[in-house]
Amino acid sequence: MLLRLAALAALTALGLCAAPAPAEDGHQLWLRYPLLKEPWRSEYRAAVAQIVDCTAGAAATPSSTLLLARSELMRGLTGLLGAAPPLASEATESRALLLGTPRSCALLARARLPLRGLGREGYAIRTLLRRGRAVTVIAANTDVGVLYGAFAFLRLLQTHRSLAHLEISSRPHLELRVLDHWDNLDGSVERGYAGRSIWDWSRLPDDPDPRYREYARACASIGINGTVLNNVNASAQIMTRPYLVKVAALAGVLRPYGLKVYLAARFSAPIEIGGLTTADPLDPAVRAWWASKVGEIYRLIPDFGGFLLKADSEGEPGPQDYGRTHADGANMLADALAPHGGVVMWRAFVYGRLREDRARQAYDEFVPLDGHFHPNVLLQVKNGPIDFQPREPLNPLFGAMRRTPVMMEVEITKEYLGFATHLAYLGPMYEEVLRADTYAQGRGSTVARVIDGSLFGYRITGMAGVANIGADRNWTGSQFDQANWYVFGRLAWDPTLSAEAIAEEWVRMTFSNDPRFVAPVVAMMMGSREAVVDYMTPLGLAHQMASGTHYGPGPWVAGNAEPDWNPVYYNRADSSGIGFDRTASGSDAVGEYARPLAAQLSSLKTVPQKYLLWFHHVPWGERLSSGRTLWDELVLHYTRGVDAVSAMRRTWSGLAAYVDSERFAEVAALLAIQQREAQWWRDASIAYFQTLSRRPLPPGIAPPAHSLAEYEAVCFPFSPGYPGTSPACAPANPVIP
Ligand code: GCV
Repeated sequence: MLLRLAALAALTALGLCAAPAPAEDGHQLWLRYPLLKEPWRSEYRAAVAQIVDCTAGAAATPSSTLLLARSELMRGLTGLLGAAPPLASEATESRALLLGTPRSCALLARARLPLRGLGREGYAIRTLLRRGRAVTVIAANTDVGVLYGAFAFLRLLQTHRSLAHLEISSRPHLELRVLDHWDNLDGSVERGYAGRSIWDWSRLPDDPDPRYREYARACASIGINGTVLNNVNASAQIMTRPYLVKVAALAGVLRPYGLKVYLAARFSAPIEIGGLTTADPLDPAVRAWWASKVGEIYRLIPDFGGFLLKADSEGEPGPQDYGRTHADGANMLADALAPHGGVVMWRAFVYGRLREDRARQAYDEFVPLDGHFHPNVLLQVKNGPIDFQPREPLNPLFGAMRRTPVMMEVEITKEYLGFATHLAYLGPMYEEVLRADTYAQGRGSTVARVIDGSLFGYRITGMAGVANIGADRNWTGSQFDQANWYVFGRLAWDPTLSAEAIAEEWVRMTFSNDPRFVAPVVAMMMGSREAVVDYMTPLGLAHQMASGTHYGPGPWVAGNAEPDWNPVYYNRADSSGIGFDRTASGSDAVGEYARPLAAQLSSLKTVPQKYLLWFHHVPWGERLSSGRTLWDELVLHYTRGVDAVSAMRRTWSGLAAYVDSERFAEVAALLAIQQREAQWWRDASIAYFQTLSRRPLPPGIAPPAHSLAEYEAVCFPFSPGYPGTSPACAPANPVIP
């Protein structure tokens, strides 16, 4: 036995036999820094022969941010190379590495690097020649820029890039790159599928959880620079003194990583915790209350970011309660924050008092207010006009608000895309909307150019993602959902990056650089969101989920009090056809887009098939460009979605050799759930729509396994993240077939 073990060890050392990867639980995210294989290890060791501590003699003592940058570099290199390169005060070795700002590093001050274009957060990574020696520098104007540069440098090694002749300059395209936590003060997370909230209010301010630092480090590694700690369905309690003291302690932990703290404010807080009888934004007492509250916050947190507001939406209080406008409400808070440099992120997700089409409402309410907001207000607009559906066309507010900075809000948590159990990489979805053309200033007026401010010259820019982070060991409820946190950060830094390139980076860092693993996994990720669209809401359908929990299919649901809480409101399926007519003959929501786009979407001939039923009510027998009828096409899409999940499972099952057993097994188990639920979605949807289309299935296509009545009776009582009371299931109710 001993001989056998010795032989195995020798073979492993020679690289002739794949050692089983040590078990991992995903907690390290993409910052694992495992020992690199040859030839990479030797190549990088030669390239980074020494780290230069060039702070001696510099104008300032190193800040905690700069020290973090250096220790991250040491940590990364120690892991990746097996040992950290020696630290020296002078670049005595060829291929020395030095990092800092011209202020913190005397050598960099003398090097006169072109840093001016990098702004406050950008960085440069350059190979320079110094007295005949190659030196690698990571330089920035500020310490947080150096920290971002250190992570970017490590990423090169983590993903096996060459370190020769580096000439990298990078600066964020967007100013505010923010995670919105929908975390409640009781520790629950609305639409959260990764366990409880990571914020443990009971132990703050005295005992901040070490996870806060790990969280901030992960955010910094992808350039996220802000976090809204609490749910937009906000409790006013967060603004009380005891909570603000806790928030200040948290802000102190996050600050060195460049992460600013924001809070979701409750509009009626002056009444609930301020003892006033009104929250009218034009009332002098209300204005004075907010000014004083903001002053208190800034005394505790001098770099506080500002407020996020959900007002006059889904029952939340707002200025309309007092006959005032969104601009009145936002400006009142903006005026309180302005002297301290804070901003208001005012959400455009509003609907209610339904007229004809929910997809029109935000536009109708906000466009007349364009130009009425004060300079430190951003309008936070969801990517699509309804609500984070698996696929929506771009929100028409992008391109319509020329004088109000619009930031985009996307959902990272997968409320409508299979929670944490379904594998759906959201990079392609974010990319789709960022690259979508609003035509607001002619061709090329992409959403990316709206939100980066280049189209309309916005004063402030930003992007927010509803966080998918919780107290689970793996942070996001599944291994692959980490990729959605990652891709959000990378695209918020640079919306022109490709979702595929980001997926590849993430796979290499999170799992393996082995091309036999990277290629199939990236392909699987890139197709995964489309698979969900196919088995849940193909061809432009939306909001077909069960009410409230949003878990599982419910295309037949019609009994909710508000029309737009019912899937039938969105699918409009009847014996004549299916789809929502949003053309001029219907709600004319299409008229909210710029003309060439509106014309394209209005015509059955030119509307992209992926948006067909979003904009048109189409007869079941209509021939599509494929030559198939709408009904056949719909059924094939549902089926294609299930097949894609089967293919993902097959792909994954062949990859055990490249992943540690723990993460391999977890992904495999979740793919099995996804397959079962994809089948449920497909079968239940087809079973329902067939009662209306009364058409046979295309040849060779399997019928649903159960009757419509059985699908309608399915009850799923375990749904996480639901803010209401989960449905009570009768004992006779089947669970998922
Ligand atoms: C925070 C959807 C979700 C709600 C969420 C809301 C919002 O409607 O289902 O849980 O509330 O969006 O974005 O405000």
